[in-house]
Amino acid sequence: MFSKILIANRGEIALRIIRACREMGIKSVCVYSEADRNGPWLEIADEAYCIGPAPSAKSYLDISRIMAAAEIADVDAIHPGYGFLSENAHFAEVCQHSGIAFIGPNPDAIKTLGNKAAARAAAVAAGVPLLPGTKDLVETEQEAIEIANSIGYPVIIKAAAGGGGRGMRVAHNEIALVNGYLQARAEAAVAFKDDSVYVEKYLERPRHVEIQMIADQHGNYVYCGERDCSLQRRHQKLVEEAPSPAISAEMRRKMGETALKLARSCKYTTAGTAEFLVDKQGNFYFMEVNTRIQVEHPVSELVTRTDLIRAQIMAAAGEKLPFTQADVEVRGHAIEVRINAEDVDNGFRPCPGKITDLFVPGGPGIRWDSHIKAGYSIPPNYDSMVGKLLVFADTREQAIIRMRRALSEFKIEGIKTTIPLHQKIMHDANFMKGDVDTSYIEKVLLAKG
Ligand code: MV4
Repeated sequence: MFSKILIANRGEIALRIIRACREMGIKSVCVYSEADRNGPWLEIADEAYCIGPAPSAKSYLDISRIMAAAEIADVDAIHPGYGFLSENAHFAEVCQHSGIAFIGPNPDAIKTLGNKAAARAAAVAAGVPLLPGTKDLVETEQEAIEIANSIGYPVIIKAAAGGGGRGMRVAHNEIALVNGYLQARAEAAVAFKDDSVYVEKYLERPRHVEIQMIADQHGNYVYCGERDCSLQRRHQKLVEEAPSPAISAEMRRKMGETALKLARSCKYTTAGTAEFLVDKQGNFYFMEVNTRIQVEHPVSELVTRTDLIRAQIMAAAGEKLPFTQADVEVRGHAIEVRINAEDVDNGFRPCPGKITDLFVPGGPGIRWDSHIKAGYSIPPNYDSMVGKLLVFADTREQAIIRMRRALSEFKIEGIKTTIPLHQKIMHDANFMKGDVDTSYIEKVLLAKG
């Protein structure tokens, strides 16, 4: 097992990894930017090194600065968390060449699954269900038109290098298709320096359901149920839950086995997530694989009673997974709400600043994954998420009641947060019925006022 891990991240996920390390008897080393010098997680880590100024490009994204700290601290492994360098194949390669384990999949799996067109091809080869669409990249407007005519409108044009909803255009007719095709290519060229795109049938008002996967280097592959992340705004998830109100035990098994089929075909190891869209009839279609631990992993931990960060570290160290598929049973219901320092009434504008007072809910079935404390100033340079509030109960109904209770106890003074919106969601009749899709927040909940 590793004796020391460097955490190439900040905030709540850095703290989550520190906690796993401590329970495993592994020393934790944080790297931080000048903007984070007062980060409360740094006091809990065993060591901390400042690696540069506030902008991520000169600190959390600067591979040479991180590797210098890794050398000085003499670590065995690097955990990238989520965001930043977590899905950067080059970084994984640099770690490999430096003799430091990258706590994530091998660089080739990151490369294949990180390119949406390549991931689509891998899914086709593995026999994973997809929406009708192109086998290869679409090189001309004429080709796009021919494909759209053969699969029927509406269609979606997606950047191969995109992901998380960037570089996409929906088209309901030929004129929109040609415009969308050119726009998607131009946007992708700027955003990703790669203008390749592909075309797929567009599924309207889908649910977003993702399968948590974990694999070791001994050929053990396990899925830890699904998460429903349909409540999003502009591709930013707000609420996640497990199990999905739309998924039966039979469908869970089918989706889980499908996800693992793809993972096996890529020789995938450590933690990963296969994203699917689910239609009203209960058909599921593969979208993409996230080759990192995700923000919402704790909802899966709660319903499967696993420690995914621990399992991820064990897998990266070459150990066997601490559980098998037979051990993983989905029980109870978990909900997570993301508490962001944002002004919901003003377009979710980030509201960094000083937390003047803080009272955190507790009691039965509550988990609070956060790095904040009273007196802490949230720097303006990074993500606005200040913590994740999770509840766990026997049923979905009880979990919603528990979340309302927990939110009512919460006191975060000095900044605006998404707590009032979450209270609204927890009292929403459609959410209570489990009847929401990926357009619900924008089209219904925010519009209703
Ligand atoms: C789609 C789609 C409908 N049809 N693909 C957005 C993020 C990326 N993971 C895939 N995305 C979508 N792809 C087809 N063929 C709708 C979306 C989508 C979406 C997906 C999940 C969660 C929220 C979303 C919001 C808008 C669009």
